[in-house]
Amino acid sequence: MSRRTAPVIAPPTPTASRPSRRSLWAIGIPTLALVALVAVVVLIGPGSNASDKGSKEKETASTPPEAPPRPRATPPDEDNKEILAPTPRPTIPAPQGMVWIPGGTYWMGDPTSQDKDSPWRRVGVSGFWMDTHEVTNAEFEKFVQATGYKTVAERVPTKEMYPTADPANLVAGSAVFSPLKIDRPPLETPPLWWKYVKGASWRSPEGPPGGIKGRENYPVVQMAWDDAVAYAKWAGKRLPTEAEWEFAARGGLDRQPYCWGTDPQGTEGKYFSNSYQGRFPDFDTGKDGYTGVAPAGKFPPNGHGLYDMSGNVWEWCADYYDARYYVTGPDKNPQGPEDPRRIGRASLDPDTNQAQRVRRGGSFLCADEYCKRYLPGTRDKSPADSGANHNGFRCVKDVK
Ligand SMILES: [Ca+2]
Repeated sequence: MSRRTAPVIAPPTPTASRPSRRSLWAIGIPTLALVALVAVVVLIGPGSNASDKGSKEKETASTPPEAPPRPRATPPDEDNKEILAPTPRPTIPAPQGMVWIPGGTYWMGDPTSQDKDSPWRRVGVSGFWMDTHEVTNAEFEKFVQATGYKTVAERVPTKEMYPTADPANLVAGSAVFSPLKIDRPPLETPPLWWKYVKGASWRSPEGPPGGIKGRENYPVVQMAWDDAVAYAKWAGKRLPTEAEWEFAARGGLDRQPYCWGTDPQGTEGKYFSNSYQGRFPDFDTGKDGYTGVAPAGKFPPNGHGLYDMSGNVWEWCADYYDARYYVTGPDKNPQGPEDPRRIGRASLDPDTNQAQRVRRGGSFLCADEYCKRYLPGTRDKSPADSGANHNGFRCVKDVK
């Protein structure tokens, strides 16, 4: 493997949902606004300073990944073959704060997704327990108090990890949604609404001096993938696979666009999740009741009794991201692709040369005119070391 040392220019990925911690941080805090105005984002280096083996590996140069598969039409009902039957609910009481997701076989995907990376596929998943809510600040604080864990955003990056970075920029912090107060930027440009903020972390999601006092029941944010995994292990749980997550998010509905069925947000004045209304990125009307993160569980649950599977904060999944995985992956309990670096590729994402993890569910920043990734069949991805003030998670637990 060859170690990448030269900075690269990030591709123009038109999304509200992918602030790369390290790419923003590379820009430099004092000069961010100036640099952003010329729409240049510089990536300084790979992934994570965290614990998973794969993320410790340096990226390798590789040929560009293939384009995502083309979407196909809605599959006919005669293709409804059963891959796995639902798992009977265990007779034991549900773990605290969790509900039983029976699994079974379902149509996974959304051929209308803006990324064209989720054609219909027939998938079977086994049953599991799942948190009814996104992990909250109060819950994460218990983990930190018990273990002394320091999140990725709280760690000071080192020159060894990011050899091309300006030492002045090697400060602990994370990405914060901060739209510039200028005329509305073109939505097709690289995101101009993320700022790397010194000191931003789960303790202070928008950066100092703000904190989380009074927000104990809000989802914890500024979570990198490694932080979510560390919490899950401590709790005796794990992150859901992408297939498990989507099965759960659909709440028993078959091939419906939303977790709640077919009605778009705002139908007859009703809002079903915390997303973004108004003019993205600089004017959120908050018609759904919230202009930022909402406390956990403020919108109706889906058919499985799960809250906020759509919108509010992104939820990390266990899988690496592969744009073609819906074509190449197995149909029974898919676990996601292997670490792309182990097969000599920097990434399986055609948009970037950095390995990505899957995240699902969208956030309070999902606006229909720009990002509809709060729909259950759509996908998104982010580098494992990237937190942001809309990145959270929930856990699942296997049957013993
Ligand atoms: Ca909202």
